[in-house]
Amino acid sequence: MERTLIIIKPDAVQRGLCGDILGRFERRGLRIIGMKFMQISKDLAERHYAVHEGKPFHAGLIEYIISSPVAVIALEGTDAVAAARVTIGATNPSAAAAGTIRGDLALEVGFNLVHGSDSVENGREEVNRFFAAEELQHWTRAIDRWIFE
Ligand code: IDP
Ligand code: MG
Repeated sequence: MERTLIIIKPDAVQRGLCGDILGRFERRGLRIIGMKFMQISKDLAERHYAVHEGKPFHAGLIEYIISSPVAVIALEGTDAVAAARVTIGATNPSAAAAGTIRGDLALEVGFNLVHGSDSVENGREEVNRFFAAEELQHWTRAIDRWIFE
């Protein structure tokens, strides 16, 4: 089954939105397989956002993501990557649809609350970057048979 990495970013943690954001993914039907509250190191931030190196917002992005603890969640499910991205909404919250996390709760691209992996391959890689194998649970929920066909 597909995996995706969700980061509840510093602004969401500071604003007390962890529960609301996590609840949206849970209600969507995605299964939590890993979860922790952590401070991202500069080194880990650089690796996670390596694809944005050289862009004008890169330095600010690194400062932002290490500026406070974050909640990191590994999710599993049918089309987990695309489903989570739809639930998150467009990168710039001012353009994000109502009903999405960013469309409901944010206004600016530099404070867009949440990260979600953008491809199946990156989902797998990012989960492995943030979680050791023993931090991930292989389990079946009682409700899985009512969510996964
Ligand atoms: P995504 O989070 O929707 O996948 P990306 O394009 O991968 O968006 O950008 C990663 C993160 O970098 C964004 O979520 C946002 O925090 C930040 N970012 C992207 N573009 C800008 C910008 O133009 N100004 C400030 N921050 C930006
Ligand atoms: Mg991205």
